[in-house]
Amino acid sequence: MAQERILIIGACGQIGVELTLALRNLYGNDNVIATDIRGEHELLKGSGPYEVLNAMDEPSILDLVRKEKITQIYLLAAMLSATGEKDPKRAWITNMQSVRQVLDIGVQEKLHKIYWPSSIAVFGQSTPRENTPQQTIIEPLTVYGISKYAGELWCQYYRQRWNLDVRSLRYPGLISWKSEPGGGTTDYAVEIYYDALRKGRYTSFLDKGTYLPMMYMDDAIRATIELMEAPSEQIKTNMAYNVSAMSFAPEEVAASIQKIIPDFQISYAPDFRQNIANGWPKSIDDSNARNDWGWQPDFDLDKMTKTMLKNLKTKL
Ligand code: AKB
Repeated sequence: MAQERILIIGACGQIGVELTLALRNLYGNDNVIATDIRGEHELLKGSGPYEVLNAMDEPSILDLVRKEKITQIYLLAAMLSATGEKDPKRAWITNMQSVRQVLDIGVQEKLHKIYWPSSIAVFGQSTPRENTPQQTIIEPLTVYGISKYAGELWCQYYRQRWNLDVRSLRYPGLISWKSEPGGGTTDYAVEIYYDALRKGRYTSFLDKGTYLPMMYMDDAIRATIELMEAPSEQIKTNMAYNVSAMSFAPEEVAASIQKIIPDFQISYAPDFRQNIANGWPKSIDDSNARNDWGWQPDFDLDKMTKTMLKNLKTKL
Protein backbone atom coordinates (compact mmCIF):
# COMPACT_ATOMS: atom_id res chain seq x y z
CA MET A 1 0.00 0.00 0.00
CA ALA A 2 1.17 3.55 -0.80
CA GLN A 3 2.84 5.59 1.94
CA GLU A 4 0.34 7.58 4.01
CA ARG A 5 0.92 11.35 3.97
CA ILE A 6 -0.63 13.14 6.93
CA LEU A 7 -1.72 16.75 7.37
CA ILE A 8 -2.28 18.01 10.91
CA ILE A 9 -4.30 21.20 11.27
CA GLY A 10 -3.89 22.68 14.76
CA ALA A 11 -0.57 20.96 15.50
CA CYS A 12 0.50 23.41 18.22
CA GLY A 13 -2.43 22.85 20.56
CA GLN A 14 -2.59 20.60 23.62
CA ILE A 15 -3.34 17.42 21.62
CA GLY A 16 -1.64 18.53 18.41
CA VAL A 17 1.94 18.68 19.70
CA GLU A 18 1.97 15.19 21.17
CA LEU A 19 -0.09 13.64 18.38
CA THR A 20 2.23 15.11 15.74
CA LEU A 21 5.29 13.66 17.47
CA ALA A 22 3.60 10.25 17.85
CA LEU A 23 2.49 10.17 14.21
CA ARG A 24 5.98 11.16 13.07
CA ASN A 25 7.36 8.19 14.98
CA LEU A 26 4.87 5.93 13.25
CA TYR A 27 4.85 7.25 9.69
CA GLY A 28 8.24 8.98 9.41
CA ASN A 29 8.98 12.65 10.12
CA ASP A 30 8.65 13.89 6.54
CA ASN A 31 5.28 12.21 6.02
CA VAL A 32 3.56 14.25 8.73
CA ILE A 33 3.04 17.92 7.78
CA ALA A 34 2.27 19.94 10.90
CA THR A 35 0.36 23.21 10.57
CA ASP A 36 -1.15 25.78 12.89
CA ILE A 37 -2.29 29.40 12.74
CA ARG A 38 0.60 30.34 15.06
CA GLY A 39 4.36 29.87 14.89
CA GLU A 40 5.86 26.44 15.42
CA HIS A 41 5.73 25.00 18.97
CA GLU A 42 9.18 24.56 20.58
CA LEU A 43 8.72 20.80 20.90
CA LEU A 44 7.97 20.38 17.20
CA LYS A 45 11.03 22.29 15.99
CA GLY A 46 13.41 20.10 14.03
CA SER A 47 11.05 17.10 14.07
CA GLY A 48 9.55 17.53 10.57
CA PRO A 49 7.84 19.87 8.09
CA TYR A 50 5.87 22.82 9.50
CA GLU A 51 3.68 25.47 7.85
CA VAL A 52 1.54 28.31 9.14
CA LEU A 53 -2.05 27.59 8.05
CA ASN A 54 -5.44 28.96 9.07
CA ALA A 55 -8.01 26.18 9.59
CA MET A 56 -10.63 28.49 7.99
CA ASP A 57 -8.64 29.00 4.79
CA GLU A 58 -10.06 26.30 2.51
CA PRO A 59 -8.09 27.22 -0.67
CA SER A 60 -4.76 27.05 1.21
CA ILE A 61 -5.68 23.71 2.82
CA LEU A 62 -6.62 22.32 -0.59
CA ASP A 63 -3.36 23.60 -2.13
CA LEU A 64 -1.33 21.98 0.62
CA VAL A 65 -3.24 18.68 0.31
CA ARG A 66 -2.45 18.59 -3.42
CA LYS A 67 1.14 19.84 -3.13
CA GLU A 68 2.03 17.38 -0.36
CA LYS A 69 -0.04 14.49 -1.77
CA ILE A 70 -1.88 14.20 1.54
CA THR A 71 -3.87 11.01 2.20
CA GLN A 72 -5.10 11.70 5.77
CA ILE A 73 -6.09 14.86 7.65
CA TYR A 74 -6.24 15.32 11.42
CA LEU A 75 -8.26 18.47 12.11
CA LEU A 76 -7.54 19.52 15.70
CA ALA A 77 -8.09 23.29 15.55
CA ALA A 78 -11.13 24.38 17.60
CA MET A 79 -12.40 26.85 20.18
CA LEU A 80 -13.03 24.98 23.45
CA SER A 81 -15.89 25.25 25.94
CA ALA A 82 -14.88 28.21 28.12
CA THR A 83 -13.49 30.40 25.30
CA GLY A 84 -16.51 29.45 23.19
CA GLU A 85 -18.93 30.87 25.79
CA LYS A 86 -17.13 34.22 25.63
CA ASP A 87 -17.65 34.51 21.87
CA PRO A 88 -20.35 32.02 20.80
CA LYS A 89 -20.72 33.35 17.26
CA ARG A 90 -17.00 33.02 16.53
CA ALA A 91 -16.85 29.58 18.18
CA TRP A 92 -19.73 28.32 16.04
CA ILE A 93 -18.22 29.64 12.78
CA THR A 94 -14.70 28.41 13.61
CA ASN A 95 -15.72 24.95 14.77
CA MET A 96 -18.29 24.30 12.04
CA GLN A 97 -16.63 25.83 9.00
CA SER A 98 -13.33 24.08 9.62
CA VAL A 99 -14.87 20.60 9.81
CA ARG A 100 -17.20 21.07 6.81
CA GLN A 101 -14.26 22.24 4.67
CA VAL A 102 -12.10 19.28 5.62
CA LEU A 103 -14.94 16.83 4.98
CA ASP A 104 -15.49 18.37 1.52
CA ILE A 105 -11.76 18.15 0.76
CA GLY A 106 -11.83 14.54 1.97
CA VAL A 107 -14.50 13.63 -0.61
CA GLN A 108 -13.05 15.75 -3.41
CA GLU A 109 -9.45 14.54 -2.99
CA LYS A 110 -10.46 10.95 -2.11
CA LEU A 111 -8.53 11.00 1.17
CA HIS A 112 -8.06 7.65 2.90
CA LYS A 113 -9.02 8.87 6.37
CA ILE A 114 -9.93 11.92 8.41
CA TYR A 115 -9.70 12.39 12.17
CA TRP A 116 -11.78 15.01 13.94
CA PRO A 117 -12.13 15.14 17.74
CA SER A 118 -15.45 15.37 19.53
CA SER A 119 -15.90 15.81 23.28
CA ILE A 120 -17.92 14.90 26.35
CA ALA A 121 -19.29 18.44 25.86
CA VAL A 122 -21.89 16.97 23.47
CA PHE A 123 -23.79 15.75 26.54
CA GLY A 124 -26.08 18.05 28.52
CA GLN A 125 -28.15 18.16 31.69
CA SER A 126 -30.80 15.76 30.37
CA THR A 127 -28.15 13.06 29.77
CA PRO A 128 -27.66 10.39 32.49
CA ARG A 129 -24.59 11.75 34.28
CA GLU A 130 -23.15 8.55 35.74
CA ASN A 131 -21.61 6.07 33.32
CA THR A 132 -23.02 8.04 30.37
CA PRO A 133 -23.75 5.60 27.51
CA GLN A 134 -22.52 5.87 23.93
CA GLN A 135 -26.08 6.41 22.70
CA THR A 136 -28.26 8.52 24.96
CA ILE A 137 -30.13 11.81 25.18
CA ILE A 138 -27.83 14.47 23.69
CA GLU A 139 -28.83 18.08 24.35
CA PRO A 140 -25.63 20.13 24.68
CA LEU A 141 -25.84 23.47 26.49
CA THR A 142 -22.63 25.19 25.38
CA VAL A 143 -21.84 26.47 21.89
CA TYR A 144 -18.77 24.20 21.94
CA GLY A 145 -20.98 21.18 22.73
CA ILE A 146 -23.51 22.16 20.06
CA SER A 147 -20.73 22.52 17.48
CA LYS A 148 -19.20 19.16 18.46
CA TYR A 149 -22.55 17.37 18.21
CA ALA A 150 -23.38 19.06 14.89
CA GLY A 151 -19.88 18.09 13.70
CA GLU A 152 -20.49 14.47 14.68
CA LEU A 153 -23.71 14.50 12.66
CA TRP A 154 -21.89 15.97 9.66
CA CYS A 155 -19.21 13.27 9.94
CA GLN A 156 -21.94 10.65 10.02
CA TYR A 157 -23.55 12.25 6.95
CA TYR A 158 -20.29 12.18 4.96
CA ARG A 159 -19.60 8.58 6.03
CA GLN A 160 -23.02 7.46 4.87
CA ARG A 161 -23.43 9.59 1.79
CA TRP A 162 -19.89 9.55 0.39
CA ASN A 163 -18.35 6.61 2.17
CA LEU A 164 -15.72 8.95 3.64
CA ASP A 165 -13.67 7.23 6.35
CA VAL A 166 -13.92 9.85 9.10
CA ARG A 167 -13.30 8.78 12.69
CA SER A 168 -13.78 10.56 15.98
CA LEU A 169 -13.47 10.28 19.78
CA ARG A 170 -15.42 12.09 22.48
CA TYR A 171 -12.44 13.15 24.57
CA PRO A 172 -12.88 13.71 28.29
CA GLY A 173 -10.72 16.36 30.01
CA LEU A 174 -7.10 15.83 28.91
CA ILE A 175 -4.14 16.24 31.25
CA SER A 176 -0.66 16.81 29.85
CA TRP A 177 2.68 18.37 30.80
CA LYS A 178 4.32 18.85 27.38
CA SER A 179 1.80 21.28 25.90
CA GLU A 180 -0.68 23.40 27.81
CA PRO A 181 -4.45 23.41 27.25
CA GLY A 182 -6.29 26.59 26.37
CA GLY A 183 -9.85 27.65 27.04
CA GLY A 184 -11.35 24.44 28.44
CA THR A 185 -13.49 23.75 31.52
CA THR A 186 -11.33 20.78 32.49
CA ASP A 187 -8.10 22.85 32.39
CA TYR A 188 -8.04 23.13 36.20
CA ALA A 189 -6.77 19.55 36.27
CA VAL A 190 -3.62 20.72 34.45
CA GLU A 191 -3.19 24.11 36.22
CA ILE A 192 -3.31 22.41 39.62
CA TYR A 193 -0.05 20.53 38.92
CA TYR A 194 1.76 23.69 37.76
CA ASP A 195 0.61 25.62 40.85
CA ALA A 196 1.44 22.71 43.17
CA LEU A 197 5.07 22.99 42.08
CA ARG A 198 5.26 26.79 41.70
CA LYS A 199 3.22 27.94 44.71
CA GLY A 200 2.33 24.91 46.83
CA ARG A 201 -1.36 25.88 46.61
CA TYR A 202 -4.14 26.15 44.02
CA THR A 203 -7.48 27.92 43.80
CA SER A 204 -9.80 25.78 41.73
CA PHE A 205 -12.36 27.42 39.43
CA LEU A 206 -14.49 24.28 39.80
CA ASP A 207 -16.02 23.50 43.17
CA LYS A 208 -15.35 20.59 45.50
CA GLY A 209 -17.39 17.56 44.43
CA THR A 210 -17.35 18.42 40.70
CA TYR A 211 -16.68 15.03 39.15
CA LEU A 212 -15.67 14.95 35.48
CA PRO A 213 -14.30 12.23 33.19
CA MET A 214 -10.57 12.71 32.57
CA MET A 215 -7.65 11.10 30.73
CA TYR A 216 -3.87 11.43 30.73
CA MET A 217 -2.49 12.59 27.38
CA ASP A 218 -0.48 9.39 26.69
CA ASP A 219 -3.74 7.44 26.83
CA ALA A 220 -5.50 10.00 24.61
CA ILE A 221 -2.78 9.80 21.95
CA ARG A 222 -2.82 6.01 22.04
CA ALA A 223 -6.65 5.95 21.81
CA THR A 224 -6.52 8.25 18.78
CA ILE A 225 -3.89 6.19 16.97
CA GLU A 226 -5.56 2.87 17.84
CA LEU A 227 -8.89 4.15 16.53
CA MET A 228 -7.29 5.40 13.31
CA GLU A 229 -5.31 2.17 12.78
CA ALA A 230 -8.27 -0.14 13.45
CA PRO A 231 -9.56 -2.05 10.40
CA SER A 232 -12.67 -0.28 9.10
CA GLU A 233 -14.93 -3.26 9.86
CA GLN A 234 -14.18 -2.73 13.57
CA ILE A 235 -15.60 0.81 13.48
CA LYS A 236 -19.23 0.17 14.27
CA THR A 237 -20.57 3.64 14.93
CA ASN A 238 -20.82 6.54 12.53
CA MET A 239 -20.72 8.94 15.47
CA ALA A 240 -17.74 9.65 17.78
CA TYR A 241 -16.76 6.97 20.31
CA ASN A 242 -17.04 7.55 24.06
CA VAL A 243 -13.59 7.00 25.61
CA SER A 244 -12.62 7.31 29.23
CA ALA A 245 -9.90 6.48 31.71
CA MET A 246 -10.84 7.96 35.12
CA SER A 247 -13.23 10.31 36.85
CA PHE A 248 -12.36 12.64 39.72
CA ALA A 249 -13.23 15.85 41.55
CA PRO A 250 -10.73 18.67 42.39
CA GLU A 251 -10.28 17.52 46.01
CA GLU A 252 -9.24 14.08 44.77
CA VAL A 253 -6.47 15.48 42.56
CA ALA A 254 -5.39 17.56 45.57
CA ALA A 255 -5.27 14.42 47.75
CA SER A 256 -3.26 12.63 45.08
CA ILE A 257 -0.78 15.56 44.93
CA GLN A 258 -0.56 15.60 48.76
CA LYS A 259 0.82 12.05 48.68
CA ILE A 260 3.92 13.58 47.03
CA ILE A 261 3.76 17.21 48.27
CA PRO A 262 2.18 16.86 51.76
CA ASP A 263 1.87 20.65 52.34
CA PHE A 264 -0.10 21.27 49.14
CA GLN A 265 -3.29 23.30 49.77
CA ILE A 266 -6.43 23.66 47.64
CA SER A 267 -9.17 26.29 47.87
CA TYR A 268 -12.25 26.88 45.72
CA ALA A 269 -13.54 29.92 43.82
CA PRO A 270 -16.01 28.58 41.24
CA ASP A 271 -16.62 30.85 38.24
CA PHE A 272 -18.74 30.63 35.06
CA ARG A 273 -17.03 27.33 34.15
CA GLN A 274 -18.86 25.66 37.05
CA ASN A 275 -22.13 25.96 35.09
CA ILE A 276 -20.53 24.29 32.09
CA ALA A 277 -19.18 21.43 34.24
CA ASN A 278 -22.59 20.98 35.91
CA GLY A 279 -24.05 20.02 32.53
CA TRP A 280 -21.42 17.40 31.70
CA PRO A 281 -21.22 13.70 32.65
CA LYS A 282 -19.46 12.62 35.84
CA SER A 283 -18.27 9.38 34.28
CA ILE A 284 -18.41 7.73 30.87
CA ASP A 285 -19.33 4.27 29.64
CA ASP A 286 -16.78 3.51 26.93
CA SER A 287 -17.60 -0.18 26.50
CA ASN A 288 -18.27 0.26 22.75
CA ALA A 289 -14.69 1.48 22.22
CA ARG A 290 -13.38 -1.37 24.39
CA ASN A 291 -15.41 -4.00 22.52
CA ASP A 292 -15.07 -2.68 18.96
CA TRP A 293 -11.35 -1.83 18.76
CA GLY A 294 -9.90 -2.89 22.09
CA TRP A 295 -9.64 0.41 23.95
CA GLN A 296 -7.95 0.06 27.36
CA PRO A 297 -6.63 2.99 29.41
CA ASP A 298 -3.34 2.73 31.24
CA PHE A 299 -3.20 5.74 33.60
CA ASP A 300 -5.20 6.16 36.82
CA LEU A 301 -5.11 9.31 38.97
CA ASP A 302 -2.08 8.44 41.14
CA LYS A 303 0.01 7.18 38.23
CA MET A 304 -0.83 10.36 36.31
CA THR A 305 0.01 12.58 39.32
CA LYS A 306 3.43 10.95 39.71
CA THR A 307 4.18 11.37 35.99
CA MET A 308 2.91 14.96 35.86
CA LEU A 309 4.87 16.14 38.91
CA LYS A 310 8.07 14.38 37.88
CA ASN A 311 8.05 15.82 34.35
CA LEU A 312 6.81 19.28 35.28
CA LYS A 313 9.51 19.59 37.92
CA THR A 314 12.14 19.15 35.22
CA LYS A 315 10.27 21.40 32.78
CA LEU A 316 9.82 24.26 35.27
C1 AKB B 1 -13.01 21.50 27.53
O1 AKB B 1 -12.96 21.52 28.77
O2 AKB B 1 -13.62 22.35 26.85
C2 AKB B 1 -12.33 20.36 26.80
C3 AKB B 1 -13.28 19.24 26.53
C4 AKB B 1 -13.78 18.39 27.62
O3 AKB B 1 -13.60 19.02 25.40
N1 AKB B 1 -11.21 19.90 27.56
